[in-house]
Amino acid sequence: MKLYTFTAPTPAQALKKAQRACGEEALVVSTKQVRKKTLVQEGLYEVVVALKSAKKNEQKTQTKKEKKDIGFDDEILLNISKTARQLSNLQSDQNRNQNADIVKTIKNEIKEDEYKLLKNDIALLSDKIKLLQTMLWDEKNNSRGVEIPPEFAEIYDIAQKSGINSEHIKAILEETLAHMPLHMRQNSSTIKRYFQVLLKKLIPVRIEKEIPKSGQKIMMLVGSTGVGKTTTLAKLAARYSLLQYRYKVGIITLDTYRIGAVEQLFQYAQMMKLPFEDVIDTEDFKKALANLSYCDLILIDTVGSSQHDRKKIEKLASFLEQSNRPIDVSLVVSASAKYSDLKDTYENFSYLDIDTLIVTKFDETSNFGNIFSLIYETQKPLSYFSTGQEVPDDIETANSDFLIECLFEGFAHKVDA
Ligand SMILES: Nc1nc2c(ncn2[C@@H]2O[C@H](COP(=O)(O)OP(=O)(O)O)[C@@H](O)[C@H]2O)c(=O)[nH]1
Ligand SMILES: [Mg+2]
Repeated sequence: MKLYTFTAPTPAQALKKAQRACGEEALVVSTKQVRKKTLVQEGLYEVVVALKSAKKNEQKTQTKKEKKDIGFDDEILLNISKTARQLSNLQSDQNRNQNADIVKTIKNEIKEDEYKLLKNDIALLSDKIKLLQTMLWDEKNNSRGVEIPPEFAEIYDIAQKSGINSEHIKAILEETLAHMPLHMRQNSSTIKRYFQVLLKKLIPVRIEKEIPKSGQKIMMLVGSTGVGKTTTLAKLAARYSLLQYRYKVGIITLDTYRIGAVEQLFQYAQMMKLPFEDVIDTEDFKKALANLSYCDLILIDTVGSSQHDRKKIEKLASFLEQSNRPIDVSLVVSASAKYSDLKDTYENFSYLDIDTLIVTKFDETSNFGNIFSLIYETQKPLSYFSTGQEVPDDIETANSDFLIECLFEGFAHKVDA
């Protein structure tokens, strides 16, 4: 007996080849898949047939020994044509299943391919956007004269829109870049939070303290015309005498140039039943302080002057000097003023030795960077915020959280919250 091997893309085709070559009585020894069918390559099946006669067409009878040698006997050898028929039936079933499987695979592969292409496209696009952002950012960096990484873009925008002076932004960002841990730089919300905390830390605040029992506190409010000195003073008088504390409070006004101004404060004093003194010169001032010596707190209102009105500021200085008393001077500034004006005002009034800053008109602006910059530059602590026209309600003790939240979200957001 001789063995012959035939290969073809399907078992049926392989058998047909065998049939053609070896004739009907050849016996099938084995059929097996040599290679799986793929999208790019046909499958390969191998059929081994045995011929009893010597040649394919001249095969001889095989001896029992030969049969044993090749490890099979007649019972397991099937007639080739029968096998071919069975196989071709099987094959058509298999084909159907295989076709369905191939269609499924192709569909999945197309889906997968589309998905991969889409993913690639998106990755390419976002790379391009990043590149563009970086290019724009680098261009801006050149004009800014400071190297700011693109992940700081949002925070830089917020700081700039809020009106923080650009030199201050530059200095703070450089400081941030030098100290911020690298792992925190990965997302913009962490950067934002870090920056927010840093700004808060840069704002000095003077905590409101109780007045010692045996002591007396004298506060003078100075500042430009119309910033809200008189209104704030009335609010403080109510806070210290009726609302937050029960101190004996007295009021002095140095703003006697305008009858209306005296009248305005006198009305408040009357309503709150507080002693009230109006003063023209330094002698009067000393007398007024002596008259109010029994008070725990004396609040002094001053004439509004333009920051350029040096004479008025010098006159205020002489009141302070000649009183021979420690007087706490609060510079009242409006949050709605420009940074350059605020700085100008501070420089002129600093002749008086400013102790603290009171910021008014929080409700009239949405940009608080100017106020931040004033404090950053002068390092004068904040003491109160005026948040509206209502006496006595619209006043807050200053706190850096409040100011920085207003800087990031606006005052309106705080009121709505
Ligand atoms: N919207 C708003 N107006 C205020 C605030 N504080 C004062 N004002 C108003 O600003 C104007 C001038 O206030 P006034 O106290 O007379 O300023 P002064 O000249 O510095 O004494 C008044 O109409 C006040 O009602 C504030 O916090 N918000
Ligand atoms: Mg006034």
